Formats: sequence, structure tokens, C-alpha cells
Amino acid sequence: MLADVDRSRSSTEDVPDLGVKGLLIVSTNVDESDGNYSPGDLSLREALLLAAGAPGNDVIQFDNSLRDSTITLVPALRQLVIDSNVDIQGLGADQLTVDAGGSSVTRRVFHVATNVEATISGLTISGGNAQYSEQDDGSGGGILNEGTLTLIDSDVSNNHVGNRGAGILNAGTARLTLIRTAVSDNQAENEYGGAIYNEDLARVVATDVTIARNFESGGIVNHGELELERTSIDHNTSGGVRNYGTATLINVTISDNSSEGSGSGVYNRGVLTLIDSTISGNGGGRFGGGIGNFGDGSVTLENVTISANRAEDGAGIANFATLTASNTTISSNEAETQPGNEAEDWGGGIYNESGTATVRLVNTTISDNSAGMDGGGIYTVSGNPTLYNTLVAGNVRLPGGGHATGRRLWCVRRGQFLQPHRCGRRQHRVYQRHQRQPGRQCCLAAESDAGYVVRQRRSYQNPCAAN
Ligand SMILES: [Ca+2]
Ligand SMILES: [Ca+2]
Repeated sequence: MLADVDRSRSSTEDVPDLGVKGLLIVSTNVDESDGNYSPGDLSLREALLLAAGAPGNDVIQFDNSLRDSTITLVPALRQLVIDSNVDIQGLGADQLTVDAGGSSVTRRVFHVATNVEATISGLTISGGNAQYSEQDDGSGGGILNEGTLTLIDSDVSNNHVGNRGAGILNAGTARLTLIRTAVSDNQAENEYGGAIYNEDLARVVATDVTIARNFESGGIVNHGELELERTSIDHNTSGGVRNYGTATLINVTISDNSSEGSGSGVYNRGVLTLIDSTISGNGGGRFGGGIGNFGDGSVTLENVTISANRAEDGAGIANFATLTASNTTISSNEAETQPGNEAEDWGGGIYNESGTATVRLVNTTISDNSAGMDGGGIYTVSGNPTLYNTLVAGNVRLPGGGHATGRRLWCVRRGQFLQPHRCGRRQHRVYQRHQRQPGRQCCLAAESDAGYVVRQRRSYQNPCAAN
């Protein structure tokens, strides 16, 4: 990326030569800017200053004596500003840390300015804390990126933020590339601030990345373009991914994230494509333990496994917009009543609601899901799901899986359908007759090729009359 660099000089004796592009070797872990740039006295802050003053792109390396050390930013000095093209080559994320001082100090670690191309590798970036002020909207605890930043083999961890992007805010038209990097254990005071927050004209590309254990912030909040590959998003609170822009996730695992809202694994209002991925063990909220799709959102799933997620409604997926799935397995999800909340639990596999909701399932398996009330497999309030070559089987609670169209009175006995009756003049008598028989319940159902139940009414109600 930074070709205009003399990489031939590698010892501290050679540095620095003011005004000459090339290599700068940081030789002290003290955060200072005293004008002494001699070997043993060149700080990271000074190296960034020299790089900005020298023409061309520069490489910043660290003397071996700094192995296993931390550069702690001093209170009197501000964040480190990267305002020229640099390649900062750390000694390894487990060997060198830049720490802004922790949440008792209001200061982020790095600010990458606009029109700057920077690469940071082998570094842990921690202890940043961004809060509201007249000059700052309190975002980007570890890094505020407004340029083009590539992070390689690094950790962005234990940063704190009042607003957005506990680890990283990717702002304006910024470009952020993450390779083999972890963004973990960061915290936002803004519940959905994101460990990584990507603004609407910005772009994030991540490969072999871990986004884990971020507290309150959730994992990634995307308003722009997001591409994730071979990435794990796990154990974040306030959800795994919130997408309002365009997101393409390939070979990604989104697991064990929690949220008190909807979409514990993935909350989507944008265009989301998931390929060869797994969403499992997410939950804690109302709609959509695995995926919640809302507004004008579009979710396309291809070869995805959605399993063991939990929610009040739509444990696997809650869909209020457009959902297309192919070669996908939705299994062992559980729609359960949350303590203290309204007792609604519909749609173990998929909960589908809204007049414009569209569901198209191809070569998909919906199995072994459960719902406390109804629709172990699919519960459809409205909309018209289309199933091709799709198996809905082994789902539990009341009549089981399925969904359908058309109003009929179904009565069931121990999970088995009895004869269906159209709602009409005779339905009331049919209903009364069935209700008098032990073990039987009647419900208003819809019917499709899949032949399963959608709407359930409690046995003490007259379902046809209620509709
Ligand atoms: Ca110095
Ligand atoms: Ca320069």
C-alpha cells in the first residue's frame, strides 16, 4: 500500500533524518514530544510528527527493547493524530500496547485524519475513552478513522465511548480494512453504539476478524457498506450486527450475542446477504433471536444454519419485511416467554408479520424448533410465505410447525389435526362439540401446501367468531 518507502534502513543509528522519507524507529515507550529525536529518545508521538513533516510515505517501527511494553499516553498530551501516510509496524499485539489511560481519562488513542492512508499492524490499542465535548461527539473510543486505515494482526480492546463506536468509529467516507484483528471487550454508554460503527458513506471490510465480548455496544453497527469474511461475532451484549446499510457476510459465525431488544444476533433494516454462515445461541429479546428483519429490510440467506436462538417471538427469524432463504437450516430455536414480559411466544423457527412481509424458502429445513404458544416451525400473522422443496418437521407445541392461508377452523387432539371446518354458519356448533371433548382444542388456521397451522386461538375462545 505504501510503496514510496525506503525499507533498507533498519537500525536505530539511521534515524531519523528530518525531511527524508523513510523509516522511523520508535525507541522509547515514554509518551513525550521534547524535540530530541535521537536514538533512545524517539517517541511514537514524535515519530508521527516527523512522518507528517517529511515528504512521502513513512514506515514507523519499534526498537526491540520495547518488546512486551506499553506506551501509555500522558494526561497532558492529547490523542495520537495520524495525519500523513504511514505504515506503523508494531512488535505484535501481545508485545506492544498503546494505552490512552483508561476510562478515567477522556481521550481516544488514534485519530486517522481525512485523506490519509495508514496501516497499523502488530499493535494493541486500548484504554481509549471518547466523550461528548464542544469539539467531539464522543465517538470512536479506540480509533476515529476518517481516512483509509488498514489494521492487521492487531487488537482494539478495552476502549470506552459515550456515543458510537466503542472500539472504532469509521466516519464520513472512511475506508477501514481489518485483517486478523480482534475488536473485543470495548464498552459503549450508548446501548447500540457498536464496537465498530460504520457511517452511511463509509466502508468496512473485515477478514479473519473476531468481534467479541463488547459490552452494551453490540458488535457492529453498519449504515454504509460492510463486508465480513471468516469472521466471528460472539458474546456481545446489545446484539451482534445491526445493519441499516448494505452488508455481505460470508463464512461468518454470529453466536451467543444477547439483546433486550429485537434481533439479538442480527438486526436488519438494510440489505443483508448471509452466505455459508452460522447464527446460533443468540437471544434475550422480543422479536428475532437469530435475525430480526424490519422496515424495508431485505435478508437473503444462502447455506446458513440458524440454530438454538431464543426470543419471545421468532426465535430463529422474525420477519416484517423481505426474507429469502435457500439451502438453509433453521433448527432447535425456541420461542419462549421472557420473565416479566408479556406472555407471547410464537414462531419457533420463523415469525412472519406485516402486510408486506415476503418469505420465500427454497431447499430449506425448519426442524426441531419450539414455540410456547404456537407455530413451532412457522407462525404467520400476515403475509404469504412461499415454500419450495422445503421441509417443516419435528417442530413442537400445539399443532406443530407450518402455516398457511384461508380461514378454517381446525381442531386438534394431542398435536394431531382433526377434520378441518370452514368458518361459517356451522362452525360454532363444530367448535362447541370439539371443545367438550377432553384433549381437544380448536384454532383458526390457515392452509398451504405445507399444511400446517398459523393462527392459534385459545380453546376458550371461538376462533372463527373472533375473526
Ligand atoms: Ca524525544
Ligand atoms: Ca511523510
